[in-house]
Amino acid sequence: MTSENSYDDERIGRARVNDSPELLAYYEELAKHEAGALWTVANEIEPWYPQPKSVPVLWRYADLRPLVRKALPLVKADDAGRRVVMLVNPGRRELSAAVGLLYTGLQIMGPGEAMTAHRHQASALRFVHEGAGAWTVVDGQKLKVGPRDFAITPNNTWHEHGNEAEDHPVIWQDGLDIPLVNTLDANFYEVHPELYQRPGPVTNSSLLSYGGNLLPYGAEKWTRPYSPLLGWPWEPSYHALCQLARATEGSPYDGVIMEYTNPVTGGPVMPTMAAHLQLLRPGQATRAHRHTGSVVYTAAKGRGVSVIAGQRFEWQQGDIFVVPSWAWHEHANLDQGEDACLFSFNDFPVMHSLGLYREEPYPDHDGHQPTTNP
Ligand code: 1HN
Repeated sequence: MTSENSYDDERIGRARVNDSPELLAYYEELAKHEAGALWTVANEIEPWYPQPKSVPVLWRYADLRPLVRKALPLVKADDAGRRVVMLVNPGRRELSAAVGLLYTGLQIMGPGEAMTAHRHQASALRFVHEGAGAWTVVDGQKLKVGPRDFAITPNNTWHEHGNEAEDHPVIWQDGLDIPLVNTLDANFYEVHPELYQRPGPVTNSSLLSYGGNLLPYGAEKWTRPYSPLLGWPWEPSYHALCQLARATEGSPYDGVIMEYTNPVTGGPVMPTMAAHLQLLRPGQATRAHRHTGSVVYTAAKGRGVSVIAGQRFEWQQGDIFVVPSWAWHEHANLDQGEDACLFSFNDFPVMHSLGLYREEPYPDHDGHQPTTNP
């Protein structure tokens, strides 16, 4: 290995200036002019390799679910705007991020509830954890979503949502690039002038138009930077994964993995965030790799274990865990009879479009990391 294990700044070519009374006085003088000496921070701002503040974390759905349900009688959706329990990475609490510059949270909507419409520069996505009956209206299109369905609310689209079930709440997971957009100082937020949109006459129209493998004639005229298809129901998505599993071995690092795509471009669903669904065969254990870009995983089916930066995290359906940028990670299905599926979203489109994407396999001969916890 190269610089990885020798993070020493004593070597030639790295900053190694010792403080002296003259230098300290000089730094103070610079600070008075809103200036500073680069060599005092050079090693920190030019690390040998990514040094994320975010740490690997797993949130158990069994722990979060009662807490999310507790919020239902405690706050009115109207007062809260959105009734969400957000997941906060202990390594960087100030950003409201689950990992890197990605936000995630669990939103609960009571029977018959409807939230008001707004739009923002940040992009959002949803993965439904439980409860039939949720709907969302995105730029005037009503879309219905059920358990394990995936849906998007692209940047700057008007959106509102609710739960039309009469007797049970819906809990879905929101994923947003809020920390990224705020870090770039590029966020805008508007409340819909009429508070609620008037949905067009056809429910699920994006699914009816773009959800069938063939493109409507003239679809190439779609020039917005996000997918015109807004929803990916669980059944056909899982079916696609099972079909691919029949045709190929899959990736040594991810098992059988597919990306939810913009059907017009074949690219990611939104300009800043991509989403994937992957299948681990019964008993399968993948090899470790690492890449730039942060990932939020949600166990969509079955149970397994992921080793992230040497830490072992066991998961089952509904659990959420995160892999920080450049952290070694590998996954295994702990069941010998059933497949296991992971839904995930990430900021890879940002990494790719800025030329920052890098990936490498774990160098050890068997491809697995040593673990530090049982
Ligand atoms: C938002 O607009 C929603 O529309 C959910 O449901 C969570 C978190 C941060 C900023 C905006 C929603 C959000 C959010």
